[in-house]
Amino acid sequence: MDRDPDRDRDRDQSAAPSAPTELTDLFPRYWNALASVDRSAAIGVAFEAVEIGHDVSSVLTGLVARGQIEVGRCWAANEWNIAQEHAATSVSEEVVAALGTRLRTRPHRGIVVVSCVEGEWHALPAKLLAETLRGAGWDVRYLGASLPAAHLSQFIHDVGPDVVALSCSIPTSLPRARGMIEAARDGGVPVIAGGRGFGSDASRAQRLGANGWAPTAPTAARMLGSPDWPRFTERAPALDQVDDAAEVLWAATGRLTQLAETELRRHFAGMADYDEQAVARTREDLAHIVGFLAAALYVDESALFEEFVAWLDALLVAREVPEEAVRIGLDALAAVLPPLPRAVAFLETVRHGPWASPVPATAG
Ligand code: B12
Repeated sequence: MDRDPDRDRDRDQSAAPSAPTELTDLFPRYWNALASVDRSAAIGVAFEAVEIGHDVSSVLTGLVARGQIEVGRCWAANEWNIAQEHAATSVSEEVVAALGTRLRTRPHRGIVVVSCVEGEWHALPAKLLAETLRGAGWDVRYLGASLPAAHLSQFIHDVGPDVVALSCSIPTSLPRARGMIEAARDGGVPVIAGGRGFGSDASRAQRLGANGWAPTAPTAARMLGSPDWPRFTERAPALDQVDDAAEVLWAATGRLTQLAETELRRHFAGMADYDEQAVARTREDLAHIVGFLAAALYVDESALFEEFVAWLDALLVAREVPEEAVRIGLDALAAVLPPLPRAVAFLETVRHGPWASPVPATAG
């Protein structure tokens, strides 16, 4: 079997030739360290994995990324509060940085700029990608969270990269992803897109004009190393927008949220007992509903909105918010939504969709 020189270089110099313990076997110990916010123990398990022969890229995926997905599950299920999530995430960030010091690969492939799209604060997925690409021989310029498109243009002009890798975790940032794709391609630089916000296949990234999409960091490394990956690109093709519904909703998010809140108060008696914090969270949820509806319209994918509503419903149920809350929230939005046919159609599909909490029986 052929040896992969990058993979060999990734290994710690003292690495054993084979990997007797699978990462899945090490994961429970890694998870305990993460959950108890034990930074040294977490780094210790990650280094142990490298020492027994796992390459850094596999450890980033098999321990760190897997751990973060579990962190997200704990938060969504209301098993952990936000502070516990933040604490565990900060340990993951330190593990990634520590693993970066174990990379032995010299850059030999070219320059890749790794950045989150504007409005995107999930920097860790981008950092995982950055270290994986570094391990694959790229000279990585990691720009972290939320970067405005104009600054990406300037950076591209100053640095002259071969690739721009854009990470987007929250679909509400997709329109700004388009601005960044345009910025990179205007400079002739091909774009690879990824992260949960781009969905589970290449279609969203393609629609927004990216040259490629990958589901995971190791796949991205393989794609960028392939002879098929373009070295230069034309400007992004024009975006095929059905109508301006997304723009209209974005511009009106604040006002629509306010109107929907007033409507919600009229129909949801329970809100009268909400304290200030609960009111603020409800307002945030309403703004999110508008934002995700706009994002779904932007990429013309009703399923994006449906998935979001199912996710929100599960999240609220885990927090013991009355079961009918999301349905009433959607009704409130429907009552104040401007007459935009596609927006109305997306909302109606979801309001009557299978996720919906059962309508409470009313007397008489
Ligand atoms: C940590 C975290 C945060 C931290 C981020 C800190 C940091 N330094 O990154 C903070 C606190 C900032 C945060 C904020 C929010 N978060 Co958050 N967060 C997470 C969490 C728990 C982990 C993220 C992570 O590191 N994932 C691990 C990586 C490995 O997974 P990944 O994203 O899929 O990335 C892999 C691939 O997609 C790919 N990839 C990623 N980027 C790229 C780029 C390219 C080019 C390529 C090719 C590949 C690629 O490679 C990665 C490695 O294989 C996730 C849960 C989860 N399941 O991910 C929630 C999650 C993403 N957050 C969520 C939410 C809702 C939010 C907030 C809206 C919460 C709020 N009410 O404020 C805000 C939004 C902030 C914003 N506008 O960006 C939801 C999103 C749900 C949805 N419907 O979209 C999630 C899924 C939580 C959940 N289980 O519900 N969050």
